[in-house]
Amino acid sequence: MSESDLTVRGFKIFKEFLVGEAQTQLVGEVRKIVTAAPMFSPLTPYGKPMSVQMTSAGRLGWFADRLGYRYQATHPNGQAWPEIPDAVLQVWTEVTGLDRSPDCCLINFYHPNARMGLHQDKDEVDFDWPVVSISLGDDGLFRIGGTARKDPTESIWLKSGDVVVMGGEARLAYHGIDRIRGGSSTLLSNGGRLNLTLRVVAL
Ligand code: MD6
Ligand code: FE
Repeated sequence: MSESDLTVRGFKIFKEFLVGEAQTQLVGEVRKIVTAAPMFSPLTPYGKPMSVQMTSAGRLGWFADRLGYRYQATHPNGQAWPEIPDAVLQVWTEVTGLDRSPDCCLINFYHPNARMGLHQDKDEVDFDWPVVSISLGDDGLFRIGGTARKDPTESIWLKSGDVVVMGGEARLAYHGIDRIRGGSSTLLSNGGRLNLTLRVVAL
């Protein structure tokens, strides 16, 4: 980790892990994924569309509807998800040092008025594996709490190129995105924020 990196409640935050051309390259990879597997707005179990649009790459992708949250092997259009790009796998390997590759790269897109409520990532089988997140585009205000919903929280701005590792004691911590600072980055031509989360889903 470099001098500007920090750990907040067990979340390891690598500030500007990706800079310049590396960010542009990842955006290009995301565009290819979205062309093959278009973004959609999953439904919450209450039947309301989430404000964040999503798609996935990898063996398994994340999906939600009235039946609940789960991973599935196909996009809602019935096709297999695209492969996780090598440049994305490389980030996983560099920050985790693990031999095992992730099964899923969940891609979230936030319009400037989208948000993600406080949640735990617990749809995976084994919580010993970390979750890695990569932020691209506009700044997002990331709220970090503890393993109980009522635990106190603190917030930090995630900027384009920042990488977060949620592992160990933090793996089941509540977290969410309270707001996006629209227009804070010129990386995405139409603005907004992309977040890629890499997960080992199954054994
Ligand atoms: C986001 N991130 O940054 C939402 N989950 O848009 C997450 O929900 C997340 O950043 C697990 C691990 C790291 C994360
Ligand atoms: Fe999450």
